[in-house]
Amino acid sequence: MHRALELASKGIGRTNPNPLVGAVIVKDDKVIAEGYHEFFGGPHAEINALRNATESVKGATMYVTLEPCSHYGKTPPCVDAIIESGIKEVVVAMTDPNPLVAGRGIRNLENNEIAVWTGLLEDEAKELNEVFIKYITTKTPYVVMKTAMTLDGKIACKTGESKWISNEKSREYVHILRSRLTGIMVGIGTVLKDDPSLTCRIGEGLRQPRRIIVDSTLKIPLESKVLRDDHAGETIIATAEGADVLKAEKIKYSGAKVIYLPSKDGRVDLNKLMESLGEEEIDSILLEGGGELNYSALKAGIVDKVVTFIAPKILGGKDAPTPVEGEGSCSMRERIELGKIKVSTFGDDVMIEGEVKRC
Ligand code: AOF
Ligand code: ZN
Repeated sequence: MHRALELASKGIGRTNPNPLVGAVIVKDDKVIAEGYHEFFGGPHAEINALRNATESVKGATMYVTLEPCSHYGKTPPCVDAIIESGIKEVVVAMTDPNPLVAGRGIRNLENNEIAVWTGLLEDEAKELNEVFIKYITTKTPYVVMKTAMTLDGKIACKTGESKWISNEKSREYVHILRSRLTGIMVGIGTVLKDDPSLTCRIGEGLRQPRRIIVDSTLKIPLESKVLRDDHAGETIIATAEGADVLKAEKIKYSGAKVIYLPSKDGRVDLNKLMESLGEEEIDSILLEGGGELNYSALKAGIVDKVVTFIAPKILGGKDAPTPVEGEGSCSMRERIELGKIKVSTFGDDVMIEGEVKRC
């Protein structure tokens, strides 16, 4: 199963919004086949493994990271192929949260005299497919909020200068994150201040994230990089109902999409935005702030994971911007808490990540 998980992870950034799945077939204590889901719309992991078998799979055991599917989707059910192949035992890491499958795959195998064992390395499998689990069950994207700050909690100097807070290794890892997640989201404040291009700049031929700008009153300058760069991912401007229609037409003329959403206190309703982005098949988002949007996103309950880089630098200044601003909490009871904490280092920078606890 460890090997099956390793195979599954080879599909990272290529299978969204479908899951990462790996499969290994073992006979007489020997691996006779391996396969994984390589790209969206391609054959499922189980089918690739069956096709790659170096000898007959009759009587063999399949280790697969996700319950085999039982439905007709873009491809026929994997359980049918497994039953037909003569495999006698299937070991599954996690059941499929897809309501179209949800246990039917396992029952189907068992009804055909195939022994099924479930739960081997289940936590690892769930972690690998955190995006898929959220998206297939809620139809809204998995949101990762990423920030980079100094040891004293600033994301820039009081003048706004911010190049660079985190080191090169940390920034390179952020580009890996951008290639793994389908969308990247910032607030209009960040566009006005930094004019970012929001592209993924590692390696050749990598998928570019779709760029989402939250801009309630359509303040975005038409010459912004996100509206001009043709080689990057699609740009979506999320604005509030009632925003300037003429400006919206000009933005659309540049090739970007404009989505109108209900607003709360003049600001785009972020929960509604997540529903709309889910309909656009955006299964995951890297939220790169700034402080106002980060606070609103945390308060709206749309953030699933927080990734924070802490650089051993000190800037000081009560007016220097911080990762999460907005109105702020009045008491500790209002805090947002993280769990499943992981700490790693990138050179001298420390990265802390954790899942937002839902109370
Ligand atoms: C995958 N790859 O290796 C496995 C999947 O749209 P379809 O027909 O490709 O089906 C997607 C569903 O199939 C997916 O939501 C999951 O429930 C199941 N298993 N999907 O893309 C795979 N094993
Ligand atoms: Zn399948």
